[in-house]
Amino acid sequence: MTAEFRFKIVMLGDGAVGKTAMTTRFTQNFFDADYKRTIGADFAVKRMDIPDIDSHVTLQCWDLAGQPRFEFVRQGFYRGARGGLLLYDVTRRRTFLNIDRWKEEAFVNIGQEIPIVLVANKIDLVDSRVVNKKDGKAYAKENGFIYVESSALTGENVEEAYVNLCKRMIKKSKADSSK
Ligand code: G3D
Ligand code: MG
Repeated sequence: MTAEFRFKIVMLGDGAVGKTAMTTRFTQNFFDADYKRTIGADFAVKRMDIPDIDSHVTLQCWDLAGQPRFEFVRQGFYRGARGGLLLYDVTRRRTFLNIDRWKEEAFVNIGQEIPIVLVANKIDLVDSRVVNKKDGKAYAKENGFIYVESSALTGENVEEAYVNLCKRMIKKSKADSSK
């Protein structure tokens, strides 16, 4: 029988790394604009099939709209999240150096066991790339994250990032429920 899962996930990373572009591409504009205005976060839902593990997943993707200063917005943003995509922009080293901060914030608000996919975004900008694959992969490995290189512009590996996260969350969910 096909297993059904529902997960809330959060999009993490500095401004302009491509969180909104990636969410929009993945969910094809399934944004709830009214909700966004209420809480200062974008919110989109996507249902997906993962045939190789016979699962259906309903993903609720949360994306901070701008950089809300208010603590209550951030708390609501993180509450109930089961996984995260942590993005950086391969053309701006600062966004790669800052992933440590986002990781810490996720650990504090969700817990250290949170499945995370590290996403090196904007790989279409080949000529202005400054963070190479080796460094991204090494960081991911050190922290137990999955590593994916993507372009929200061309769509390359966008689906892969979410599918990989889903698989990791399903695995964790099964492990947790058998404890
Ligand atoms: P954010 O939500 O993380 O703040 P956005 O980032 O999704 O708003 O993206 C910031 C800018 O980067 C946008 O450009 C967007 O089009 C661009 N962008 C996002 N992902 C990619 C990508 O993979 N490749 C390229 N080349 N550009 C990308 P604008 O000009 O609209 O501000
Ligand atoms: Mg955004």
